[in-house]
Amino acid sequence: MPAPGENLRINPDRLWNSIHELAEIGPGIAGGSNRQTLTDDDAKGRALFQKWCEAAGMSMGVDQMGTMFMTRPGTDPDALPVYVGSHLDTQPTGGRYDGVLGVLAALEVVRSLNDLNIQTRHPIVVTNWTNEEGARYAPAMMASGVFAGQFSLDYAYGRKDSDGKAFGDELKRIGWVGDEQVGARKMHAYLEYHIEQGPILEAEGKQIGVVTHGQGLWWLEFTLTGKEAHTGSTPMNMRVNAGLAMARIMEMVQAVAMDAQPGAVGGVGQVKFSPNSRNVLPGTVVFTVDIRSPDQAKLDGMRARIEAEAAKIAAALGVGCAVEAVGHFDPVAFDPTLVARVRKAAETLGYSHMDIISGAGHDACWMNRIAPSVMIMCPCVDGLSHNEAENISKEWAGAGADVLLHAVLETAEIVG
Ligand code: HGY
Ligand code: MN
Ligand code: MN
Repeated sequence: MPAPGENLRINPDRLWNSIHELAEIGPGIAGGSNRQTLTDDDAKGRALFQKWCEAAGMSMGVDQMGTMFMTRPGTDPDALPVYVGSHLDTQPTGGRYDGVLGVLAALEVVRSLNDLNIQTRHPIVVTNWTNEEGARYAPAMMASGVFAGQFSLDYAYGRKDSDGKAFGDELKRIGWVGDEQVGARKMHAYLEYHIEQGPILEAEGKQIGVVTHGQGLWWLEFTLTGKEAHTGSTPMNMRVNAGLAMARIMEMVQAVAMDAQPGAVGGVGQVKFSPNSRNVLPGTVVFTVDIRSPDQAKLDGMRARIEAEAAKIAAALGVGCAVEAVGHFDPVAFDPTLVARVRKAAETLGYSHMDIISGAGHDACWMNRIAPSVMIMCPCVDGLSHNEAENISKEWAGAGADVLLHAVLETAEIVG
């Protein structure tokens, strides 16, 4: 089987232009993106992506979670496809590149194969997973999780956003309920290209991250029950203060994560006070603790300690405390053969590279449970992501897409 030569490259200008054309749909307020899952902007972005893929000769399949599968046929109809994808949904104050780079780089791989008239034995399927971010609907990596058998379709359809709108209803409203059974598709392999979302590659001066592992994650949703009371006339010794309990728990989460160094993180990104009135002590406080580590024992140890200490903190203040895991996956080790293929592609292309562990969660983390999977990363400026100022260079974007092209060709097998 012929191997891709070092001159085989994608078209970085076309990739860059597509990224920024898509960014015009669901723009943020500070130059980034706000294209949250199942919104009208998500629907518009999907339609543009579909148009581009069909113009590149691909045919579309959609499953019951709305995930888009765009197929470029291979020469062997019996060969399982090579899936290459990521996500087009964004955080409410997201960047232009998180997820989008991987989906559009996969499209660019197909566009480049078309330009070069290269055929592969295995079909190639460019994939846009629904609701990777988990911002509007928890958990994150939801559609890929249903596909990998981690969540039922009913569970996913029943998840509600902060306005009480159910996932299934919103998916139907935007017209993206597909007819394919989720998870029925079988994969030869899965590859995902993504910005690092951390500072390591830029600090080390490396163009390519060869992702060997992904850290595991728990999202622990705490519901603290205090007593609504006047913030002015209620004496301090008569308060049942759920807000104070939350503050002490957040401080404890920080301490637990610091005790677990190196290689652990913990924090809180979302808090909801009720009734959320300036002069009413909260009756209910709901917040999600996000803890992560590549080390399974550390990850589970942090969870156990946080839950035990949170119960004590709440009890000492007379505050009710309930906790529900609303997101979880264990640390991931990607497929060694594919990892070696990514590393070899970077070497063939002359790009500086290093092995790296993914700090963020990705759809590849679920795909890795059902098919050989791997990720490729590019640096991002100051390691910043989930921020509208998220930024990468066109050169970084193109280098990773070149590596993706070569890794996909080695996996899908060039014919002729
Ligand atoms: O939470 C994550 O790591 C991903 O950005 N959804
Ligand atoms: Mn992402
Ligand atoms: Mn993200």
